[in-house]
Amino acid sequence: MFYDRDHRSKHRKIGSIHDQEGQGIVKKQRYGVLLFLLSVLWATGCVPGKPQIRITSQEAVLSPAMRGVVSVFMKIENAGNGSDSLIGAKTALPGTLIELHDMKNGKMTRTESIPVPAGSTVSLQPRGAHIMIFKIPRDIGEGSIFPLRLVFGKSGEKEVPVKIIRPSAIPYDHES
Ligand SMILES: [Cu+2]
Repeated sequence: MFYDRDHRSKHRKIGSIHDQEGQGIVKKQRYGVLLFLLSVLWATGCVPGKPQIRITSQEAVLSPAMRGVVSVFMKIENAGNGSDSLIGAKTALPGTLIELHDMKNGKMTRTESIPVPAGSTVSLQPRGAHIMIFKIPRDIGEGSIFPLRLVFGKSGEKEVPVKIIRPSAIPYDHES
């Protein structure tokens, strides 16, 4: 009887050691597969890195031709290792409309997103991509500062204060 119990428990122990070794090998294999997949993703540039967005030099320029319309310019810096894109903007100013614009073949067109690649700084500027706000209330004008919320595909929303300045001396023939 006693011998039997010992015998069984020894078997169990041996069995459990074997199981652990077996699991270890499976884990190592899974780890290897994961590393392989990661290296493939890395090679194809699909590694989900993180963007790191910073907004500077933001300003809103009153349209010289249209009342209650501003073009918003800024620098969008992405110091991270993942790409991002500006997909919209919001403001609490009542009744306003906001659009993202870009220049294509010398013509201004509405766009759904402005790419901000990893490790780059994108300038929203005259004759380039920019944000437009229409139907700005009459009591908001030159010198006013309003909060603008920028919506990024990956980084979410970033709010910056934007000051409205006079039409730039640099003609940016937005309306042409
Ligand atoms: Cu525009």
